[in-house]
Amino acid sequence: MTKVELYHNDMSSCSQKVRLVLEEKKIRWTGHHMNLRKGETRTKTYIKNFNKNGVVPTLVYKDDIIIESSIIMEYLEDTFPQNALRSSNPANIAQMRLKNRKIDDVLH
Ligand SMILES: N[C@@H](CCC(=O)N[C@@H](CS)C(=O)NCC(=O)O)C(=O)O
Repeated sequence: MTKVELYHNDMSSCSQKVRLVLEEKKIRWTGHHMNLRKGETRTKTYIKNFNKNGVVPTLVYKDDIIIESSIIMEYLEDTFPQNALRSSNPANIAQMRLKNRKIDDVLH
């Protein structure tokens, strides 16, 4: 079975968002812990191959390399339907996206 791989950091709230979705959906994953203080997300290799912004999280599954925590969360929901976390109601989905946008644009 193809592995889900997550480039992340234990203190990163963006990584935590993704880890919570992986846990709730019972998706098995392999972690690559990135030391932010040592600049491990700023290497040429990581920026070129995984995350052009030089940050965590980055999710790799099959040929897909997905960045941006809120987008990764929705990618996981679309790719792994078990233990659904997203409402089927379009208005509720819109509210969820507004909340995620606030976290991304304002809080973070
Ligand atoms: N909008 C991005 C933000 C990612 C981000 O800023 N990640 C931080 C940790 S929470 C990071 O990797 N910082 C490393 C650095 O700036 O060197 C997302 O939601 O994924």
